[in-house]
Amino acid sequence: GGSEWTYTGQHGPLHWGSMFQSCAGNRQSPINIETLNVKQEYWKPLLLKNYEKAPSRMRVKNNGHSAQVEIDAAVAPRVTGGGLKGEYIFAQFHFHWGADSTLGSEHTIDGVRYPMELHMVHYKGSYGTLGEAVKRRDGLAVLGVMLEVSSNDNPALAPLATALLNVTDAEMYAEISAMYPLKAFLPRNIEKFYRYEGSLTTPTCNEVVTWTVFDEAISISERQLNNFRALLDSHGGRIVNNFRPPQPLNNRKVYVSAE
Ligand code: SG7
Ligand code: ZN
Repeated sequence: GGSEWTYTGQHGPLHWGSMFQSCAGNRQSPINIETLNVKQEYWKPLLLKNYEKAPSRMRVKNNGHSAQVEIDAAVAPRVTGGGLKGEYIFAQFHFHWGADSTLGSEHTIDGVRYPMELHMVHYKGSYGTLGEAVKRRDGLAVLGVMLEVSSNDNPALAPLATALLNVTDAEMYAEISAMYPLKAFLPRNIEKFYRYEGSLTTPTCNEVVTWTVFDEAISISERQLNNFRALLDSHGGRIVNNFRPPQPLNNRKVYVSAE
């Protein structure tokens, strides 16, 4: 359709601003985080509820731009504290990655790019649904996790990496055969994170996201990364380099949680 966007060419990130008004806004994501330019804040710890419980069901969707994981859980995982105002309910997580491991993350830290970035998307409970929350300034809280290459498979990513083989084409879904709690997809140290006010990193680029980017990365093997790189978009092209480049910081501050 006319609102189709891509990561390269005539409908790529440089053109999103003329296709979607919010993408030309002044609090866009991602950003380059300059660690010499962050302000320390002494927040209460980030509180993850039900993050240690294995969901009853997990499935992965190839949405044509990313691999997105949805869960069924008796009690929805939530995040609060850590300077967030209110409680945010887990909606889904997804990934951004490169064609090779020299690039792939959306946020960069002091200019360093990681081969992959995971986003845990949460919406503010008081807004009821994700659809309502994306219309509100403080609607979403996304937790960003960097991934770095290891020579070993990450066991928590293994059932997902296998399920990816069954969602090669856009709009396909597959069940994930073994459930890990969401906590297994986060770094051990969640105490040190960067925080700023930004946007969705894809069109329609709504400026509604309180971003939390953890300092510590988790691991993934090249073999596991290659399963993501084999996914196809709606035109049959490989989904790779599905990251938006860093956006101007403009009038914003970036904070770091005090350790
Ligand atoms: C992904 O990035 C999808 C989107 C997501 C978007 O391509 O997972 O999710 C859905 C439901 O389509 O948009 C509203 C939303 O979660 C942008 O999310 S991000 O800013 O965390 N990268
Ligand atoms: Zn994302």
